[in-house]
Amino acid sequence: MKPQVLIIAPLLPNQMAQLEAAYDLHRLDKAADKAAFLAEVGPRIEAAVTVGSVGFTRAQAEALPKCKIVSTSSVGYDKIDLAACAEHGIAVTNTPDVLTDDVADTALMLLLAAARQLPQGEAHVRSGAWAKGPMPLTMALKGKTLGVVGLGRIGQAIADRAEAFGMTIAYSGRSPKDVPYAYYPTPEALAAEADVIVAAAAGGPETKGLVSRAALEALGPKGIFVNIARGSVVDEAALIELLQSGKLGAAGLDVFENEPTPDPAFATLATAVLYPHHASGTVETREAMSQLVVDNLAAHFAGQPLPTPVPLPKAAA
Ligand code: 8YV
Repeated sequence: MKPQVLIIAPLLPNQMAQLEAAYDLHRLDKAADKAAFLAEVGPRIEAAVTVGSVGFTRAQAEALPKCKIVSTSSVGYDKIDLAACAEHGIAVTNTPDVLTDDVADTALMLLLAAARQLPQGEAHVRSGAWAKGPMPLTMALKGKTLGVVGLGRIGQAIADRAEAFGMTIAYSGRSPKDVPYAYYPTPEALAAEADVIVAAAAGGPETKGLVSRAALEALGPKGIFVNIARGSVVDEAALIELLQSGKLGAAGLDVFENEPTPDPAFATLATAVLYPHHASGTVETREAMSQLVVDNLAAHFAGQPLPTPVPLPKAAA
């Protein structure tokens, strides 16, 4: 009998075909009554597949007594209940590194679009307003300071790109790193010295509201905020208010609270460049993420070391 695998959220077709060949799949994602479906198949499930926007809950861990691994097609695992996984002996894997470049590219895309006012420029051409004169001058990146909130793999890739645009790099985080950039202990202190800050920290309870109203105010009316992390990382109400009042210059946002129906105020903000949580959304990268999920499951069932395990908290005694 093939291993029994629960699909909480699907992978790309190529990888789903690999899973169908190797395992008996149970499609929770397609079940009309998910609770009834879990009650029926849950006792025999040995592994689960999900994505970052869906995650894995404590209730699911409790409904899958034989499950030993959850593999997510995402680098972020803020919607996976790691404590529940630790308590139930469930390993967790994610998909780091394969998406770093696309996410960093997206941060620079959003920064350039916000600084050079790409949406406004496109409207200037499409509307015919150009015939009446040029659009307003915009902001150059060269010579400006980019503050990275969370200098992890993605944050470092963003810094590398920004340096190529002639920007000076600074950063904030839990502790200083061995890097040639100025360190600030808080986003507020960083924002006071930066022209742009990019949120690149992991999502989750410990970074909720990390980029505060004070940090956004410190950026100021010419400052730009870019977020490719999670909507939870920034005080979103403050972000909207400061953009509306002009006390923050502009924003480039890939992530929001309440995805996929973010606060409708964002649609009214001419100084916000908006992207639908699509920083890793290329064929190449999503294929690589999906394949890493397949590879993690294959390693698990072969009794081999997991390629990309997520560190779990110590299970409560
Ligand atoms: C995922 C992401 O595509 O990797 C992450 O953490 O946010 C994206 O790359 C998204 O989470 C899928 O739901």
